[in-house]
Amino acid sequence: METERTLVLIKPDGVQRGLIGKIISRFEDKGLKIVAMKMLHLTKENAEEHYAQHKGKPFFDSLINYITSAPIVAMVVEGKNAVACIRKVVGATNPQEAEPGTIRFDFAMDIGRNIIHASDSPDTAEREIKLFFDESEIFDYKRIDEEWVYE
Ligand code: D4T
Repeated sequence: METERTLVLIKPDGVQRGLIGKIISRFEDKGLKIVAMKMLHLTKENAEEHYAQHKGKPFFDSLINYITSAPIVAMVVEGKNAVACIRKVVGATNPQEAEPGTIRFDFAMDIGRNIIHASDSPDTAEREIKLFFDESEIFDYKRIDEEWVYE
């Protein structure tokens, strides 16, 4: 089994709209395991580092304002092929293009308010997890239902 870890952020709109529980439930219901979690309020510097690849794009400033506008919830989620699996659970970046049943289709309307972030590749996940968590904040434990989730 290819066990992977990925970074998920519940963005300010997800927190403000009271969707933390519902979003976490989607991952837990699927059989994915939360191995780290915290609430934090990103500084401009943190946000610019996280979104460094978008510096210079027209939406960059509004993206930084949005992501720093209120607290977020950061978590590390683990499971078989977790990176691709979670991108599917999350849906397309633009909620207008996301499939029904995905988090972004079911809970969001606008690309600039798309409520959640998930790493887009295993390499990105490794880089992003390090931005948000020390190794000592990530837990290695067995969930009691693992033998019923995985063959
Ligand atoms: P994040 O990183 O927020 O999970 O989104 P994605 O990985 O799905 O998408 P992304 O990096 O391409 O975009 C980052 C972030 O910028 C916002 N955005 C993006 C925007 O407001 N307008 C745009 O035209 C694009 C492309 C939404 C997500």
